[in-house]
Formats: sequence, C-alpha cells, structure tokens
Amino acid sequence: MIKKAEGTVIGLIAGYYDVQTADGVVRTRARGVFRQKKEKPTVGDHVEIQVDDKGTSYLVKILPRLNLIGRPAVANVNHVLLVISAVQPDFSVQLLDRFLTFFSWKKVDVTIYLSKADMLENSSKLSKIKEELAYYQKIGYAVYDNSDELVESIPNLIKENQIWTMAGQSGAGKSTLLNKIKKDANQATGKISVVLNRGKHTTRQVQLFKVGEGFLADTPGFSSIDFTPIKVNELCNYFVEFKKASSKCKFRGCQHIKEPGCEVKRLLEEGIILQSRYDDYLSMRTEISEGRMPEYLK
Ligand SMILES: Nc1nc2c(ncn2[C@@H]2O[C@H](COP(=O)(O)OP(=O)(O)OP(=O)(O)O)[C@@H](O)[C@H]2O)c(=O)[nH]1
Ligand SMILES: [Mg+2]
Ligand SMILES: [Zn+2]
Repeated sequence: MIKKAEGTVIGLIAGYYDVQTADGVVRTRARGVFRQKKEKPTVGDHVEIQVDDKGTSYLVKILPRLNLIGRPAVANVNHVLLVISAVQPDFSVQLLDRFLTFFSWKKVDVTIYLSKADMLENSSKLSKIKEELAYYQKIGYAVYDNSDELVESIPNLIKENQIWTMAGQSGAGKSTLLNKIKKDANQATGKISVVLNRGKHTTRQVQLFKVGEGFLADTPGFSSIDFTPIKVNELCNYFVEFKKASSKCKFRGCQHIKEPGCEVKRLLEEGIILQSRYDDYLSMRTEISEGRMPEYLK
C-alpha cells in the first residue's frame, strides 16, 4: 500500500530531500518526472511525498510556491532576518539599502539584526551605526542590536508554518545567531579573513530549522543581489519612505529627481530623509540603467 503525506523540504543531502512532515523528518528521493519537467524541488518547498511497500520514500509533487528567493534559493519565504555586522565585515549603509530594496521588490518583510556590536563596545563608531539604524526603525523596520533580545523574541515572531530566512554577507554572523536560537543546531561558523575583512562562505547550503511554530533558514547569504530586472522607474516604489511621501509629490509617477513640487526632495532638504538613502537610490538607478552590477559586488 502506498502512503501519502505532505511536508516541507528542510534540506538537501547528497541528492536526497529531507522533508519535515507531521510525523517527523522523512528522507526522500525526487521522482524522475521533475527532471523531465525541468522543475527542481527547493528547500522551503511544500511537497507531497509517497512511501511505497518497501518503505522507500519519494517526493512526488511540489505544491504552488509563494516565491523563490536568493542563490541558492529558498522557496516560500515569508520574512527575512537580515544580519548586518558592525565590524568584520564593516557596517555599510549602502549594503543595507541594497538588501532592503531587493527584498522590498520581492515583497518580503525584513527584520534587521546588527551583529558584533560587542566588538565596538561603546565607541563613537557604534553610536553612529545605531543612529543610522534608528532611521530604519523610524521608516518601519524592526531593528535588533542585541542577540539576547532577538533570541528571546524570535519563537513568537515566526508564526505557524512561516518560513523565515537569514540573509547577509558571509561572516556577518548568521550561523552564530542560528546556533544561539537553536541550541542543538551545531552549524559551523567561520573565521574572518583579516586581510580581506570578509567571511569565507562557511555555510554552503540552505537548511531549515524548526523555530517556534515555523522555520528559520540558515543560508550562505545572498551575496550577489541583482537589481537589474527592476524597471528603473519602479525603483522608487521599493524605498518605503519615498513611496509613502510620493502621494504628496505634485506629479504622479514622480521619480524624485528634478520634478517640481517633489515631496521626497523636500523631505531630503529638511533632513527628514537620510542623504545616504537618496544617494543609494541614485546609484541603484544608474546600475539598473546600465544593466549591470558594480564590479566590486561581483
Ligand atoms: N564578537 C562577536 N563575534 C561574532 C558575532 N557574530 C558572529 N561572530 C563571529 O564572526 C565569525 C563569522 O560568523 P558566522 O556565524 O560563521 O557568519 P555567517 O554569516 O554564518 O557566514 P557564512 O556562513 O560564511 O555566510 C565567527 O568567527 C563568529 O564567531 C557577534 O555578535 N559578536
Ligand atoms: Mg554561516
Ligand atoms: Zn517626488
């Protein structure tokens, strides 16, 4: 007799798909039909599995996806936990804006976590970072700079069957945070290359961990974000505070460049919109018009 079940793909191990079902984790093989259809089950996919008489388990069907985000991809992402480090690698507002714009385009909400604040202690560098992050909080993002607070809150933040995924540069501290959230996760964590001030992609694969009533994915970090598919005149919609202000711009479809009666420019001049946000908006526009990512990000 063939038994059927539904579940969520939590990991990929040597060609096998581990599927979390109501009765536990089942290791399955994908049916050849996926290869013919050029479909590939992905971590985060909600799937149907079958167990045959001999006890062999197969992944037979991928249920419709909400989205597919990142490289390597995670499917059905409800929320991103963006880990951005104070140092090693150095905090960068440009990088933060890139991530936020990208996920806003993908229609996925973001919570920001500042890691390694302990490495700067009470320095002026840390105060400056916190000041900048306060702006992001003001425009609507949840921001944490203390891992204890985040570790305590996160099981309640991840709602039933939601999939949250970590994002952030290699070495930012995603796996370190995951190990604090899931004491038994044992994810390997890396060393920072002193010369490059960069991590070395310690995490190689996407894996989901049960947290609260849902899942949290550790990932290798979405390091290359490609905006070029975004239409240049739609970019302003993905800067949340620009979008909000734009209803007061004189012209519909205002790009907030040189148009008269532009509310975004007014707020910028008043110091309410952060200059670095506006500068990043302009540089992303250039990047999209030129159709390529800047060399340093490749
Ligand atoms: N002092 C301090 N060190 C941290 C913190 N978070 C991470 N680290 C260190 O930073 C290094 C990199 O951390 P990982 O957790 O491996 O970084 P990652 O984001 O998972 O990196 P990839 O897997 O390469 O994408 C490790 O040596 C950690 O111990 C923190 O909050 N404070
Ligand atoms: Mg990692
Ligand atoms: Zn405008």
